[in-house]
Amino acid sequence: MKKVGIVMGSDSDLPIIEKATAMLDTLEIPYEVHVYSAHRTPVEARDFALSARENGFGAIIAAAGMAAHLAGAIAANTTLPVIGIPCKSNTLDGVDALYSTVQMPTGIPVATVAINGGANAALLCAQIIAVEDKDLAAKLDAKRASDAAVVLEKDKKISAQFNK
Ligand code: RP5
Repeated sequence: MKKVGIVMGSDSDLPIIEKATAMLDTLEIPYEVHVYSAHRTPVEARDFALSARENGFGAIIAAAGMAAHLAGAIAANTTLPVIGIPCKSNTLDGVDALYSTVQMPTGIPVATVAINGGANAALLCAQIIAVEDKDLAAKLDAKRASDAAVVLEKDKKISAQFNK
């Protein structure tokens, strides 16, 4: 199975990345995690992206906060799908990173998930890899079904409380 590459701009982004790794663990998808910054270690970030396809990755998650150009910088150096996670920082509630990540100019796309959306970033990578992997697609179907069952159980409780 193809691996997911996970890059964060700083180890201060780790709590958001851990939501992604937890989801990938659940789905038994292999991954590699790195701290590479688009501005502090631009050479390492570029080299990771340039070699990602030959190193067996199928999709890349890039998480960064503030003027978050990491996902775009990674995407500039690979044609693998890049999922950007805008990370919330102390000042602008993550809207700075959201705009920086989502507003990619034409030609270099970054699929951007919600602010701090680590779990959805992992799920989107899983769905990309599952295009060519029937077993993984079945796991994703099973997860959707079990998530739906949880909601319907909650509906049962709320209905019993209010709908008499
Ligand atoms: C970004 O700046 C990082 O992705 C992080 O979200 C933010 C702050 O980084 P640190 O100052 O905590 O290293 O590059």
